[in-house]
Amino acid sequence: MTPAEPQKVLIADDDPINRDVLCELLQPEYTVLLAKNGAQAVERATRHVPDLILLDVMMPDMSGFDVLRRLRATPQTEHVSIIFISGLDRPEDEAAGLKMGASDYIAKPFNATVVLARVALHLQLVRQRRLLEHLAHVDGLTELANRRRFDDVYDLEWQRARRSGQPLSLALLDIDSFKQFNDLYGHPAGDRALRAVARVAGTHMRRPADLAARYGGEEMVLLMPETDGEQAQQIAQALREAVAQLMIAHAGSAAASCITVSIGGASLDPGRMESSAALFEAADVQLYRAKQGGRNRVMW
Ligand code: GH3
Ligand code: MG
Ligand code: MG
Ligand code: MG
Repeated sequence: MTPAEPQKVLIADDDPINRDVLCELLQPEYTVLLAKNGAQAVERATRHVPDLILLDVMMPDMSGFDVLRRLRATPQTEHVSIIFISGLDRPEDEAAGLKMGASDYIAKPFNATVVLARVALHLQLVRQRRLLEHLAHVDGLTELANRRRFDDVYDLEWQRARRSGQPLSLALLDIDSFKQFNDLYGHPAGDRALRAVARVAGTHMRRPADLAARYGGEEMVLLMPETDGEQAQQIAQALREAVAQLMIAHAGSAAASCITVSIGGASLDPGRMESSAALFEAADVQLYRAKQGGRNRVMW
């Protein structure tokens, strides 16, 4: 999250004078993108995913209403905030625009100060919505995805794997002798170690669909779609080694003289695995075996 970055506003209007006026109004504060017709508006919005679109309604090729419908049907722009800005100034037009899901409706001719104030208001709302989404999905200590986020993504990836027949791998990671670490070095040092391990877990999830999440306490879960057991084990081994390479001293560990992790994994066998819970349990069994086997190891 970088809340200080300037927000992006797309201005879509077929009238060059309107575009110029709005652009000059917004440019000092925001990153402004321009579109001179509906098709361009859809293209720029999908490519740049602006924070807000000021959208003219009457344009020769495609109306603003149609642009909104197209954007709502596209995953990247499904939730983008839109303000209509239109010469259609009857209350019915305004009501229709708002009912379609626009955040606001401004009639032309517009007052520059009011447009600026409304744009600022809606961009503030966008920021607040992003912050709430972030807080709902991200673990505060480690900045990894939280369990709620994992549950949602796991559900979707499970279904996707079942449909496609592609492999899906899941691994549970647990820090070894972590209670001892806290006892020896204190809770703040424990938090720092946990964050360091989380960072390593995060950097080993290289594909866009891979996910590392904090599942609870000092346990993390790694979800690797379209990754078979062999590939996933290699990643898990590399991760395990990278954690040991952090060389965080741990005099009370049952496994080594530094912080280490045990990892248990399982991969979806589309024919046999009956539920996402069964895959999870299979990974948990392997984690137990890794602990029993002496810790600081990967079991699949
Ligand atoms: P094992 O090798 O069997 O996993 O031993 P362990 O001590 O790691 O296992 P156990 O589950 O008994 O203890 C986990 C400990 O992790 C308990 C708790 O003190 C610590 N822990 C859990 N969450 C946090 C956290 O957010 N910060 C810190 N510092 N410690 C945590
Ligand atoms: Mg127009
Ligand atoms: Mg544990
Ligand atoms: Mg542990």
